[in-house]
Amino acid sequence: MPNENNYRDTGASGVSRRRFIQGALATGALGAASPALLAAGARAQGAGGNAEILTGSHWGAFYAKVEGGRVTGLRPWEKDPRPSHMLPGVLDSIYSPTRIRYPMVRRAWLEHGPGADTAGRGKGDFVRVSWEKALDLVAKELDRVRRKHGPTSIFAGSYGWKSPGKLHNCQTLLSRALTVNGGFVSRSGDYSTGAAQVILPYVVGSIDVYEQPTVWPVVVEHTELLVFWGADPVVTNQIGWQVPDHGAFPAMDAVKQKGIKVLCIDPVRNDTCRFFGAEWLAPRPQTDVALMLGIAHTLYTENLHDAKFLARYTTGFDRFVPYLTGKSDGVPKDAKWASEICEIPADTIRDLARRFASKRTMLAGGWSIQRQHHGEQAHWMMVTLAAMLGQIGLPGGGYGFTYHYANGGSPTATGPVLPGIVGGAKPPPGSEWLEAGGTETIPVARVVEMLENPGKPYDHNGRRANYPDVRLAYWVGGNPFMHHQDRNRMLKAWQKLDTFIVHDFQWTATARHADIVLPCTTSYERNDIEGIGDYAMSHILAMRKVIDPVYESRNDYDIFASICERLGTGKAFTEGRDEMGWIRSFYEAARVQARGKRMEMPVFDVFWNSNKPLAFPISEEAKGYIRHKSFRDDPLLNALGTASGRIEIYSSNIARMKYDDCPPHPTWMEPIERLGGPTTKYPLHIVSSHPKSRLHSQLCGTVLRESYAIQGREPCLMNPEDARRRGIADGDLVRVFNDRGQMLAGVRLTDDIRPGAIRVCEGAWYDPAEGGKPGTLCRYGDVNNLTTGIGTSKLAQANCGHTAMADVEKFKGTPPPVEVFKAPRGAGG
Ligand SMILES: Nc1nc2c(c(=O)[nH]1)N[C@H]1C(S)=C(S)[C@@H](COP(=O)(O)OP(=O)(O)OC[C@H]3O[C@@H](n4cnc5c(=O)[nH]c(N)nc54)[C@H](O)[C@@H]3O)O[C@H]1N2
Ligand SMILES: Nc1nc2c(c(=O)[nH]1)N[C@H]1C(S)=C(S)[C@@H](COP(=O)(O)OP(=O)(O)OC[C@H]3O[C@@H](n4cnc5c(=O)[nH]c(N)nc54)[C@H](O)[C@@H]3O)O[C@H]1N2
Ligand SMILES: [Mo]
Repeated sequence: MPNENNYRDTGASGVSRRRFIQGALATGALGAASPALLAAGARAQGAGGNAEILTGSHWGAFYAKVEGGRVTGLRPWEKDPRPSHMLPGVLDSIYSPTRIRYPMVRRAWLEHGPGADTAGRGKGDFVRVSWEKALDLVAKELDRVRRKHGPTSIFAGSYGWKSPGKLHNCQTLLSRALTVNGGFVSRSGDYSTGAAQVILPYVVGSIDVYEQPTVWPVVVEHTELLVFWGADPVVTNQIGWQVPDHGAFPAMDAVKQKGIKVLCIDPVRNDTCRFFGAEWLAPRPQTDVALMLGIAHTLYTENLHDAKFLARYTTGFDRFVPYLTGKSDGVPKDAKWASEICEIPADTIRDLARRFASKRTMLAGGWSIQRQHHGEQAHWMMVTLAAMLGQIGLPGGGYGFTYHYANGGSPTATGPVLPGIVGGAKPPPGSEWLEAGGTETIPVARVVEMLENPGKPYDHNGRRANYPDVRLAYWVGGNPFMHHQDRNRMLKAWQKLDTFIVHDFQWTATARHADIVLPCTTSYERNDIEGIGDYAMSHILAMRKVIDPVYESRNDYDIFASICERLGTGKAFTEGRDEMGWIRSFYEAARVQARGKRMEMPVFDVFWNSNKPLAFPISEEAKGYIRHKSFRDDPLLNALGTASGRIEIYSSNIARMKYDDCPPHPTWMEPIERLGGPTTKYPLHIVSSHPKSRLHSQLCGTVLRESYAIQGREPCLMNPEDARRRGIADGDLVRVFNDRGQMLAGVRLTDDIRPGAIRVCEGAWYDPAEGGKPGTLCRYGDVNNLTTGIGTSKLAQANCGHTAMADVEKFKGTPPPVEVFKAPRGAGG
């Protein structure tokens, strides 16, 4: 029973995609349970007065202290087991100097109309306009473009980490506004798991990357060897798509306390590795498939693989073996072969195979390993490895792909599902997760190729389609001038647009490259409702308005309602409801569901005024959930959703596509560039991990930066050996460069990164020395100046943020000042 509203609803169409927790939600027969509404009558007041008001964010639930109409402090919700250290940054973001204060229009666009001086985007020459004027301009331009070029000339596939909240879900609101006005181009997939989520349905019958893994209590009890493979859960579990429960943290404490053996396979000795005092293996980046093949080869040749499991639960192993042994291509994928590619000694690889087979082993795979050229292969091969070990469906064994994300593995409570605002026409049930609404859809990371190649054909997941001819792009709740790869190529492609419209509350690089910028509120300036725990689903949280909108900001909802009003579709957009009307309706729908589960929720007003989250019980069954156990128990009755009903190590469906870059069984393929690669030009691989003290680019403009910036720039981890050869010392300012771009960064020397690799986290704000000029130096350190924009393969067409080679030199001369943390000229900042 998929749980639609808790899928990660990144579809700009409002299409929800997160399918998980099948086991836990199916545990209907709980008996009458009363959700514990904690003592009501807290000190909450409406916005404006002095109060402590409960609300929530991607970083957790908290009470905001309000004095004289201003937020003066944040106190974590008392039930949060590990509040994020980023909360002070959340507070700072509300009043940040980078806050967008007023509606702004780029001067050339305002004076000369759509398409004027598009190379001038990013120069920061904005003119303040009134809301009336701004809304008129947007409505008129949407109307003009649609009439002249049709709905497929409007791209509104806005991707990104908009704030939580079931109503103020700006991307769904955008798609709702454009759906009632005739359609638009949307996108499928996301930047997080773009490759894995397309291949895994062929392999295990579901996307798996967002599903509940075997829960932590089972891991703590049964796992003997816990392998974090390209995963850093101590860092990345701080956040949630909804409001995080942080349940992974006490679980990881328990793993550590019990002394369970932990192994980290990662070019960086990351926070997780250090937290557990774990064994660290540092392969060359982008070579994990080779390493896995080397392990698989040892398993096979030493007869350590579980032939019975493979025979009963999988298909295609016989087609994979000739590749593994080299019978089909003359190259045995043995430990020695793997070792030459990944630089882990052959003996260690053989030893890994023996240890994995002799212990109850959990392969906890992160997602970096698929955000790479041919990234589809990584998770396919990891499932294959787990299948050879034969522990899938056993307590504490097999694989899990969400231990590092949004506290996956937290047992799921038996509460109702909160519905939310929808984008327009609802997709047919069961088919939601990879489809997208709108008139046309492109794979999310192909946005630049789309702009470069209107009308040209492209392949995607067995389908051939043509790129639409887009004239207008509309972005809300995302920062493509951070998240997309190959910034300079993007910059040029963006010049093709007549018009680029953005809502945000801060002057991101994206807003700086827009023609029309509309200031929206933060979550703390509006009322909403959300669940706590993407996987735990432990509470329903009232996200109460804390303060009045800052400067002239308005809710995305109200902005779209006003635009629709101007286009004659206001009523279709609002359905006659206001903010509290919607929130109440979501709560009431949940209440009806709860009653079906024999749980009584309080009436809305009691819940809303209590200033406390509403808790739901967790069943014993949920605490014992084991991924794929039902399949293991009865593979016929509980067949997987693949063509064969089994785990597919060979896929006939993929074979039929005949893609040269995605063969029908897991395969090692050289990425376009890599450390030690046969044709690679630059010497250093750039690892662009997710940042510890930001959510991507969010909070980069806050006080938190002081805790990590080096000479005011984004830090670059570097091994002392690589630094010595280049005459670089700890704390130096460096220029990182390749043929795609260049940027400044501040160096931190450490043995925690392997030689040949450097690390600059994604999410640093793009700060061009010469705005709008392709190839210009980024003064702060946006790593996507250097990454490649190619797709993973024709199958998924996902982003390859982790495919990037570059070089580093000490920066000479006077460093240019960083400007991006101030508002642009004339923006009232
Ligand atoms: N090289 C490299 N690149 C990467 C990655 C990598 O590993 N390496 N990771 C990729 C991944 S996994 C992801 S998910 C992406 C993340 O990319 P994004 O999700 O685009 O990054 P964020 O910085 O979270 O941007 C969210 C924006 O939404 C705005 N926002 C928040 N709430 C609201 C709201 O209510 N209304 C409006 N209008 N705006 C709002 C925020 O202010 C912020 O500017 O980056 C990708 N890019
Ligand atoms: N604090 C914080 N938490 C976050 C986010 C954030 O921005 N900040 N973003 C959230 C989002 S949207 C997502 S998608 C997830 C991302 O979750 P992931 O994609 O798993 O995170 P990454 O940081 O990209 O990579 C995890 C680890 O993989 C390692 N790694 C990189 N390349 C390789 C490789 O080639 N081989 C191996 N073996 N290891 C490699 C990195 O060093 C890092 O330690 O995190 C989520 N959590
Ligand atoms: Mo992501």
